[in-house]
Amino acid sequence: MKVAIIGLHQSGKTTVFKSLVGAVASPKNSHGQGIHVGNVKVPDNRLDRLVEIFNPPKIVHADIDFMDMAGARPDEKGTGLTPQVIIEMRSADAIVAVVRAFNNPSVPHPLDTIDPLRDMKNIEAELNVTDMIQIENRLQRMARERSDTMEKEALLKAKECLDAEKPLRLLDMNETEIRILTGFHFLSRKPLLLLLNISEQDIGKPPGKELTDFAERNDCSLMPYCAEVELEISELQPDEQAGFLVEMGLHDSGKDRFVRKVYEMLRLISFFTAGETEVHAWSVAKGIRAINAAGKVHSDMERGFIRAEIINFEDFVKIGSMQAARESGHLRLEGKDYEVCDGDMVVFRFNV
Ligand SMILES: Nc1nc2c(ncn2[C@@H]2O[C@H](COP(=O)(O)OP(=O)(O)O)[C@@H](O)[C@H]2O)c(=O)[nH]1
Ligand SMILES: [Mg+2]
Repeated sequence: MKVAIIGLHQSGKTTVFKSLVGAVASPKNSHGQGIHVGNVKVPDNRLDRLVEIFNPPKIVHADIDFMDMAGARPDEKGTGLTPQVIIEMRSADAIVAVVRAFNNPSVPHPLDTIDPLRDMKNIEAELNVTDMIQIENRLQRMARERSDTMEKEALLKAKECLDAEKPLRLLDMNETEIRILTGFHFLSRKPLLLLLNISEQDIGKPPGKELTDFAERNDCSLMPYCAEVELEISELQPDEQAGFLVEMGLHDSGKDRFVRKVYEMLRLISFFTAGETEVHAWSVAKGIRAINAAGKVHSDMERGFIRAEIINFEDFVKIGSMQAARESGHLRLEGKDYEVCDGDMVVFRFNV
C-alpha cells in the first residue's frame, strides 16, 4: 500500500515524512525534485502482545509506504502537481494533504497568510481539476475514434460531478461505472486525509467547525498533527519517548494515531499468524474470504485450501494458547467463504 503526501510549499510535508520514517532514514536533499519513499510499520498493540506470548525470532508488522512528493517550488502558489507527480499519485492508494495551521514568522506561507480552510479548498480544487483535464482529454480522443458509449456515459457522469465542484469520492456509481472509472485512477476518488499541521500550543485542541464541516462534506478525514513535535519525539530513544509524552500530557503519540488512521482509511484489516518462529500481521482488504486470505500467506495455501482454524485475538488472550483453545473447543473451523475479521488469528489447513 502506498500513500502520497502532498501540500503547499512549506506546509510541513517533509517534516511529516521524517516524523514517520525517522530522521535518519530520510535523505538530505529534502528540497530536491525527487520523490522520497519510506516504509512505516503500522503500530498494533495486539501484535505486541502476541510477540510477548510467542517470543518468536521474527516479527512482521503490517506496513505502508509513504511518499514525500517533490512538491511545489518556492515561487509556486499551488501544490506543484507536475506530470511526474501526478503519475506517482495515480499509483497511490490514498492521499495525505498536509495543510498548514502552524504559525512561524520565519517560515513564510506562499499565500502570505495562514488560512487552513482556504488551503483545503485549493487542494481539493487542484485534485478535481487534474481529474477534469484527464476526462476532457479522453472524451476528445473518443470523439475522434467513435468508441465505447458506456465509457463515454460514465465519463460524462464523472465530469458532471466535478463541474459541480465535488470530488469523485462523492459520486454514486453502479458496478459497470466503477469498473470503467477505476482504470483511470482519479485523484479525487482516492481516500483523502487532511492533516492539519498545527502549532505546539494547539496540541489537544479540536479543529475548528468550518474545517470539520468541510472534511465531512467532501467525505475526507481530518486530523490535527504537530509535525515538528512529532519529529522531535521520533528522534528520541523508545524509552525516552514515553516520558516525553507524559510530560506533554499526551496519551499516545500522534504519529501512531496518524498511521492507524491511514490504515483504516485504506479499508484494511489485519489477521495474524502466530507461532514460535514468527508472529505476522497480514493486511488484507475488509471483507476478504478465507481462501483469498490464505493466498496472501502462500499461493499453495489458496490452491490446496481445506479449512481455516480461527480464533479472534480477544478470545485468544483470555485462553492463552492455541493448544488450550483447540482443546476447549474455542478454535472455530471455517470454510473458504468465511469473511475474515480484523484481529482473527488463523491457522490454514491445506493440501497440495
Ligand atoms: N513551528 C512549526 N514549524 C514547522 C512545523 N512543521 C514544519 N515546520 C517548519 O516549516 C518549514 C517547512 O517545512 P517542510 O517540512 O520542509 O515543508 P515542505 O515544503 O512542505 O516539505 C521547516 O522550517 C519546518 O521546520 C510545525 O508543526 N510547527
Ligand atoms: Mg519538502
